[in-house]
Amino acid sequence: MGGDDFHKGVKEPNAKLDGSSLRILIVHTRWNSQIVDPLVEGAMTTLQQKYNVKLENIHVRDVPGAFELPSAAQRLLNNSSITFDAAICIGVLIKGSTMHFEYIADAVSHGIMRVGLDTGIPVVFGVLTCLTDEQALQRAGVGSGSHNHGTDWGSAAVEMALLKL
Ligand code: DLZ
Repeated sequence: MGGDDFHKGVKEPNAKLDGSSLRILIVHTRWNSQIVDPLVEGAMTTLQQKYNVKLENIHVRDVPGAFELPSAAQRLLNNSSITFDAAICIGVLIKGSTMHFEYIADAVSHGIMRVGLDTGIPVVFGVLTCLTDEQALQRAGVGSGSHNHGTDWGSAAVEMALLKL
């Protein structure tokens, strides 16, 4: 491990994935929108440009904060006239000086996992849990040498939507 050829992050899947028939739900927070908006943009660009997901098949809804993501995703997946193939929950939690971060991060990560298992629809965990604003900006692709994790979440949604034996 390590060295010049060490590839950090997710390796490309072997198969070429075609997302042209997929319907994807994106639920994102308005908290930390300066960081969340580029992440949503990164996910949407990847869905369309890399996997040919049609813009009209990407449905985007926003909620106040990360704590609202699991319940909103569950309601939208269960009560929509659209049958979604995957969802992506996007938010950013930045650690403050109280225990708030720990409680919300724990609740949201478990909540998002539960929505995926309960609905049977893959729900991608697109929530950054960062110690500083700088860390969050780096992971949203803002600034030189940074990487937009939203692009990985778009890929994960397509791969999971198409997962079969
Ligand atoms: C209250 C709160 C705090 C302190 N920090 C964040 C945060 O960093 N990121 C985020 O998405 N939301 C935060 N919130 C709001 C909560 O997620 C939630 O919206 C409120 O507690 C209302 O339920």
